[in-house]
Amino acid sequence: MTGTFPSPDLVARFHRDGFLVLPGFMPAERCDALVARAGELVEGFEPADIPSVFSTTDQKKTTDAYFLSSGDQVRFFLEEGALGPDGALNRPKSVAVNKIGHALHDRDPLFSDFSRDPRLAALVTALGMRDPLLMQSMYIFKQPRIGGEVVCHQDATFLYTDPPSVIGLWFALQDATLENGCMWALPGGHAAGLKSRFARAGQGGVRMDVLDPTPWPACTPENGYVPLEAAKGTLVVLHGLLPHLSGPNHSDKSRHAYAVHVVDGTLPYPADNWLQRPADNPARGFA
Ligand SMILES: O=C(O)CCC(=O)C(=O)O
Repeated sequence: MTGTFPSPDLVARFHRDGFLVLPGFMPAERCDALVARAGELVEGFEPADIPSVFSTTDQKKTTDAYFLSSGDQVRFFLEEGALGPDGALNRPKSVAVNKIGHALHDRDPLFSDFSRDPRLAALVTALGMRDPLLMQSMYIFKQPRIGGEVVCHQDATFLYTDPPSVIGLWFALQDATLENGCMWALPGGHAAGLKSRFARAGQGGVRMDVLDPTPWPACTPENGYVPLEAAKGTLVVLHGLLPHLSGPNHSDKSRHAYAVHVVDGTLPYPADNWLQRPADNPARGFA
């Protein structure tokens, strides 16, 4: 990348379309290093420790608690297709994990360095963020054959501020193609308002508040959606109101990706957002 980054043209494109696709942003070796590190983390993970595996009683409650307390942790979430009827894994754990969340960027030095690349700070600042806070990270596996779909959503549904400020920084660590479930997005769709808000409810539960019940148009090119095919090393930048999704992976190739979600720390962060950081380990910026 040469010249000022991001260029005024890129900034204008982001505001017009609600997303940017930047091929070759991360060198292949840095992507490979993250894939290898995620492999080590999965090696060290004990599936029986997570409540959705082998759990027989009060499963929903314990699963919610495992998820809701993951805001500053490194936790493992499984592909739905990886659990047999007895609740046990039906395949090796290396091809059973759906994602690792939600604080690799703070808990793991390699992920922290990757997430805090100075170009990212320059990018989100140029896109209008005044005090960027790295609120969430996810390592997404999209496993061969069983990689689940991600339904159409806006990131501000999950990481809400008023006004919405979240920006998604999504990195293809492996090639993301039509075959293995690349993302799709609705260009310009960020101009519509927020459709729903996912929040903590009482007694350790969660709720989805519907703000606009109109469903998303079906994901077809005729309806204006475009596939975001992304070669390894590509950075996809997503406006927090942009509708985006990804299909299931029916291919025999995995589609590893890493995503960091940044919010503007000058805005109040609601106490009922699902993702909370403990007072003694608050979200940090790029420094
Ligand atoms: O990787 C995917 O398939 C979806 C990721 C996503 O929706 C996000 O990072 O906001």
